[in-house]
Amino acid sequence: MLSIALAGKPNAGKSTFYQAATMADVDVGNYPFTTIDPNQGVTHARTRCPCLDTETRCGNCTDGIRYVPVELLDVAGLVPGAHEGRGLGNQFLDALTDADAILAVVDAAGATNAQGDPVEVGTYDPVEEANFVEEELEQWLAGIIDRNWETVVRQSRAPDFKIDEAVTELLTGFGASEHDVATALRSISYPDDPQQWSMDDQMALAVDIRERTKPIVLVANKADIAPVENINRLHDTSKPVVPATADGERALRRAADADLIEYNPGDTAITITGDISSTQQTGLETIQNVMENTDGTGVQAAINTAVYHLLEMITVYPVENETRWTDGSDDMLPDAVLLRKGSTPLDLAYAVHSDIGDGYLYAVDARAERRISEDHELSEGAVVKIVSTA
Ligand SMILES: Nc1nc2c(ncn2[C@@H]2O[C@H](COP(=O)(O)OP(=O)(O)OP(=O)(O)O)[C@@H](O)[C@H]2O)c(=O)[nH]1
Ligand SMILES: [Mg+2]
Repeated sequence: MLSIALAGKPNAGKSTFYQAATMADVDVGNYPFTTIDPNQGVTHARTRCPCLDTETRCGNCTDGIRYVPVELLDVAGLVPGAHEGRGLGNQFLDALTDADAILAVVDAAGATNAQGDPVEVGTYDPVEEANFVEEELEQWLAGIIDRNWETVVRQSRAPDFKIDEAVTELLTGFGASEHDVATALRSISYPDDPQQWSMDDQMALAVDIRERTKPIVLVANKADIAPVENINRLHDTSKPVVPATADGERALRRAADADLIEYNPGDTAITITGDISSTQQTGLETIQNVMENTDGTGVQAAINTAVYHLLEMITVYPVENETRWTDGSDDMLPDAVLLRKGSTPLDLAYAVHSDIGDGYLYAVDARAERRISEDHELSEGAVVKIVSTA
């Protein structure tokens, strides 16, 4: 499953975001290092269900809103200098290695200082921490490269030495594929002889690999109490920024569960349907204000930005019956699979199961009800029947 990790300073609201996005019960507190052991749960990307193009609702979506499972990780807070062991140290950078993308949560209200201690709203400048998660990751990665460089130098004496292979071996633990490493090595310039590599060369490799394997969305959290000016200045940084209220999203999901409001995660507005107290009314109004300014609470938007914009995924629906869009038990559009943009029916077959991929015979575009070639580029919302010997 695609994996997204929450990272950032202590107290930024990572666990609140995690709770809101997964509805799991975890510790939240207004003090640094509330979270120590990583939490791992399931959240969802939101997309348009293909059943909207038919006369029937499939039964696996909410009125045409399709939620596709994505893994979410909530880790301990990082402080600047974590790669050198500051705060709770670099073991928590380790927890990020499995992630395909990172949601860097910042307290846009400026109510948390560099160490994660609560301070008065507006007294800390969140722009200061806009780049720190990536810097920590890059420094940490550069350290790993440096500590293992001797091995690469030793290997380089062998006649069949290939730098791509040696560096890939070094970085697989960080989630870098041979293709990532090859592309990174092509985009930086470096001396042929590994012995001649400087710290700067190693750093350039670390930066390129980080960008390629751990793209970052900045979540400007606590938008409900943040000065607008802070959010605007965060938007001026070079990263994708999503203003959010994790707290607000959690309140909305709980209210929806209690049938007090109508709300589907990612909606830009709510409808009050139950009897609510005046305190609840005031609370909801604050959240509605944020939603109007930011097109929703930002929690779903942050996940969708990571999945569909940064990682450039598409949602594809494998079916067995190309007319009814069902599986063997007549379940319509039972599965939604996230694939990289550019993926083909053969990639889909392998994503469903390696045996299906190995036994691949042909594929049918179930919308057009005609065969498509194995290297046909699939698009968002494609409904595909794979025929395989498996
Ligand atoms: N006003 C406001 N407060 C929030 C929001 N999200 C989280 N908080 C508060 O921020 C504080 C820290 O929240 P946590 O979710 O524990 O933060 P964390 O990033 O997981 O912190 P550590 O586990 O210590 O790294 C709590 O008091 C939350 O209630 C939000 O959207 N708005
Ligand atoms: Mg936490």
